[in-house]
Amino acid sequence: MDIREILQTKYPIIQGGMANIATGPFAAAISGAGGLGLIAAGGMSPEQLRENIYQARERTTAPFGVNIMLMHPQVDELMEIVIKEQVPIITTGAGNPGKYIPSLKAAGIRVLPVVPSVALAVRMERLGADAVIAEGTEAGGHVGEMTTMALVPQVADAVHIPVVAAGGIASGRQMLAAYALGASGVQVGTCLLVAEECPIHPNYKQALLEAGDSDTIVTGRIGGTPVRVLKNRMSREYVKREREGATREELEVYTLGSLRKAVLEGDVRDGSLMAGQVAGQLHAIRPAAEILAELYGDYCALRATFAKDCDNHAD
Ligand code: TUI
Repeated sequence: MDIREILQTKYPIIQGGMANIATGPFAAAISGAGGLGLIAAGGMSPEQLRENIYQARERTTAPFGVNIMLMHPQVDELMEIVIKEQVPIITTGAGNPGKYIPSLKAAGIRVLPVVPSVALAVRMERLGADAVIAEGTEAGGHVGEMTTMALVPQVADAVHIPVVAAGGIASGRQMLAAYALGASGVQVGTCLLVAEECPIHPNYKQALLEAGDSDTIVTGRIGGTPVRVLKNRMSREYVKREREGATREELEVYTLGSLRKAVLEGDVRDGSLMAGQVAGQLHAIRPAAEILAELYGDYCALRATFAKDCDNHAD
């Protein structure tokens, strides 16, 4: 099944959640450019979420969704708002959204949970999810253990609903690889951080442009909340202290407010610069429409080349 039937978009591409970054205007820019834009409710109060939904509606007639980060302390209120506002599509992250699915479905909302494992994917299908987003540990932000390469085919074999691949995708080559693994769409976040419309501090964008393949690190693997960020003074120190056995309270000192520090203040030494392993592939700040058109265009061109190779083989 083509995921575009569920998303109602030009491209089979979903924008990743990106708490504290993906505002209403940003989601509207992505949807206007042909992808599925998402407002990230993580880091927003229920009132701010409502305001951002209105801002997105003012800027685009294209459909957009909301990403609900399930560790949010006011997650129940956020769910009430997306239902009341009749947001057409919800993605979830950082937890099991099972108890919310019946009321979301009853409201006619399409639900696409992010899953880090086959077990959660199967549970989500049973509860009525419309598709699952299988996200590998290459992704930025809160991550699971499995790689996209190993996770996507196993999820695709285990469920009958469409699978969207996420984590490690920023080019047509990677998008084609995701389809080869059994995906019917992709979710991208990191490559959109360098979109002109992305409202992060210029220092954060510059750090992304300068990053190489090995410049991300996962903080919190030992503590149970693994988060992939760019290497900097804060994240290196965090992991060092974590390995030395620091307590949760001692480690919190580093992360408290650190994402806002990066996004709003451009503190690239002590801020949390969430980013996936594809950061090394980013070389320019460009309009979102150009990033999406190139991603999808390269995917289509490559797919045609591979198909031609096989035609020749058949002769
Ligand atoms: O959610 C994300 N990425 C995020 S959320 C976020 S905000 C945050 N900031 C600091 C600490 C923690 C979060 C930044 N990035 N991606 C989707 C995702 N979901 N990745 C992994 C998972 C996941 C993990 C466990 C989904 C479900 C799950 O289920 C566990 C269970 O209860 O079965």
